[in-house]
Amino acid sequence: MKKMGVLLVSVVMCSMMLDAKDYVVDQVKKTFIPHEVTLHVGDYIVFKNSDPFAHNAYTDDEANEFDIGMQATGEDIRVKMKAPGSFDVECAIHPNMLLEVTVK
Ligand SMILES: [Cu+2]
Repeated sequence: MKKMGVLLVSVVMCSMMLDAKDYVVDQVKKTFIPHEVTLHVGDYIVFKNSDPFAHNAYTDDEANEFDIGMQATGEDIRVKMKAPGSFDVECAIHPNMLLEVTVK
């Protein structure tokens, strides 16, 4: 019976990991595309940079804080969502860039 329990836990954990999804957010002409994204805890935002210059996406949100630093053209950076909530992502280089994130 113990083995069944271990197996069950393994299966549940595997299915949880398989459920984690990637949500691509590109940066084009100093704009996040899309400019809003809704996802779940454990999912990833995959930041792309299609501009011919660097970006630096970050958020000050306490629960999901991140700062991906200088992101070069063509570079992909994955950020895992850690906690539920709504917050803004901005670019440290281009203050007009705004991405609205909702984590459920
Ligand atoms: Cu930027």
